Amino acid sequence: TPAMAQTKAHALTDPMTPDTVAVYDPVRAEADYIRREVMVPMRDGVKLFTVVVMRKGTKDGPMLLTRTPYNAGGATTRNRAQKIEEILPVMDAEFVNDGYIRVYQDVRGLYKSEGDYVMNRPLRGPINTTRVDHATDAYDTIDWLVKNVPESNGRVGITGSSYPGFTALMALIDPHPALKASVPQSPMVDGWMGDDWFHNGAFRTFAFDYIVGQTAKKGGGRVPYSDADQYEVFLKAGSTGDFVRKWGLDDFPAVRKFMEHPDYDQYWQEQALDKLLAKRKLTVPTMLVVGQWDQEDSYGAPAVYKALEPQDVNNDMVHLVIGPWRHSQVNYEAASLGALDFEGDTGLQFRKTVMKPFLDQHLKGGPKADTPPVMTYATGANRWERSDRWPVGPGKPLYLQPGKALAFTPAPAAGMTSYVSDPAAPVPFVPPPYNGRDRAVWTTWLVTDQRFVATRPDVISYTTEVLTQEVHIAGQPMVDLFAATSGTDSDWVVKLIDVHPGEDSLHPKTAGMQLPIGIEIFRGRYAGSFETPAALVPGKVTNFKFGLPHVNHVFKPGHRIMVQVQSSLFPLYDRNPQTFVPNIFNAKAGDYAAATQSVAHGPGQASAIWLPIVP
Ligand code: PG9
Repeated sequence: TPAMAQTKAHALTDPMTPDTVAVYDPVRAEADYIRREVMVPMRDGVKLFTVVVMRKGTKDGPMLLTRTPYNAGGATTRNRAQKIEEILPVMDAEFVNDGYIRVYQDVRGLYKSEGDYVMNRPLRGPINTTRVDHATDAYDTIDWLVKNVPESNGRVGITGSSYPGFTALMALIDPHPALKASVPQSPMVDGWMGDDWFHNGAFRTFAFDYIVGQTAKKGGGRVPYSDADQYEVFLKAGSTGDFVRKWGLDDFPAVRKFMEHPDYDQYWQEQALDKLLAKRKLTVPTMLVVGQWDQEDSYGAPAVYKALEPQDVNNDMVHLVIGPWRHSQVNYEAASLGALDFEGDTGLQFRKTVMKPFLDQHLKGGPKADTPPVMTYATGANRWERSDRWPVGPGKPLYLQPGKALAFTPAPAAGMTSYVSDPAAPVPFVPPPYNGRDRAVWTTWLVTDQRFVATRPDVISYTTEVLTQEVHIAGQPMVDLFAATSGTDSDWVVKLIDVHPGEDSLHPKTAGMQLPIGIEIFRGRYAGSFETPAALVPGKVTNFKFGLPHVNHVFKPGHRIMVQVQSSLFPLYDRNPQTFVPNIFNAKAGDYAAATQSVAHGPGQASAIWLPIVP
């Protein structure tokens, strides 16, 4: 019988034979791929776990490398399957089906790699006196790959999003000659200015779950408070330092480093990759990618583009792509985000028609790709646009006016609009109850309808008349706020919003919506210096200048533009006590005080938001 035939090669199995087997290889003979696990030696002797994957029969294949803290083994066994597109992340299909060799590596100290993990590992220099960093690890890895992967053509590209975007940028510092192209996506570039950890000095509390999940060798996962409502959890805890001590998070060096460096000191400056790269000559063609609604790393990609562009004399070495995406959505299905629908899968469109031809040119010696210097998705109008520069539009001020009006003409007379900001009741950043561990909430808060706060007394909603012509912006809207507080420290949160018409039966999901186009925070104590904070003088009008995320957006006729101003965005950002203290992490209960906030308008103190209007 067939059953007997199957066991023919084996002797009869004794009922007491132990049932465990040493190894079962899930890659069967029929698999259409080769998957090789190797330990790649670095210059200090540490070996890094690396997985090399390719279709069977691959010859002269370019190698596409990703250096990750998120488990190289897991990334290359997405499904236990016999098809290469099934085992690799979705974004890899177009590449491996066209002769690419995909390489994933665990960064040092995580998963199966040897060595120590340092979450924000600085470059060799004043604060890293070892022989190694992510730049040398990338170099040594590439050197090994070109000598030890016989199926390759000796050319390497590097890509990845977020942390792997950061390591893709690091490979550009003293790059290996075989590195021919880099595509850093949402790279973390400056963890204090505007990427993961702080924005203009305001601390982002989501760091704690990330650190516990990533750096606890045992007992890792989430901080063990309940999911019920993190607004309440953080509010009840007191200061962020109180929260840290309550949950034993001061045992984590990564947490202590944040608490010891609340200001933009040498620790942060020595890691600001845009500034470090600007001091070097870029020799590797690079395509920087970011999402317009990137909730984690909106700062890095445009900052590196801006820093490197002056040396790109032929406008063909450094490219910028901004898609209508949440963080890392470029690598997933991207036909929609929250209530917004786009024209087709914009992630796939980008990977197929822009990223792959760019890499083919540099890694396969393919034809010169038609790669635009800048490609951005015009949200609101739902179309890709190419341009030879960024920003496209020069700035034009849209003035905050008395009576909560907003107009391209300045207010005729000086005046103030005031509200009371109370740290005991901070403005929520999403409708409570807030559970940031719910992916659907965390990935879409930047496109959350703002009507839930628009009428709070501590939120001023400045609004234009209904637009009769479209307003198209492409670049970075800049906040130019003149404001005073009755306290001695203060946060300023500014949102640029597209108010959709209430009656829109063709688009019921967005009818009446207050869609944020950009949201940003500025910690007032840094108005004079990021390095040395100073108390604000109660009642004195100060000019606060900061950028919103880079966008390409069309405000359509029939819509209105809104600017909301408020003084907290909680618990995304820790609370400012509104009393100046040396280190906000360690504020005491008595430091938290309500303050009257006043936004100025009119001559000499014309609060405005400068919009990069496309001519
Ligand atoms: N935003 C995440 C991160 C980047 C860099 C450092 C730490 C965290 C990420 O998604 O990888």
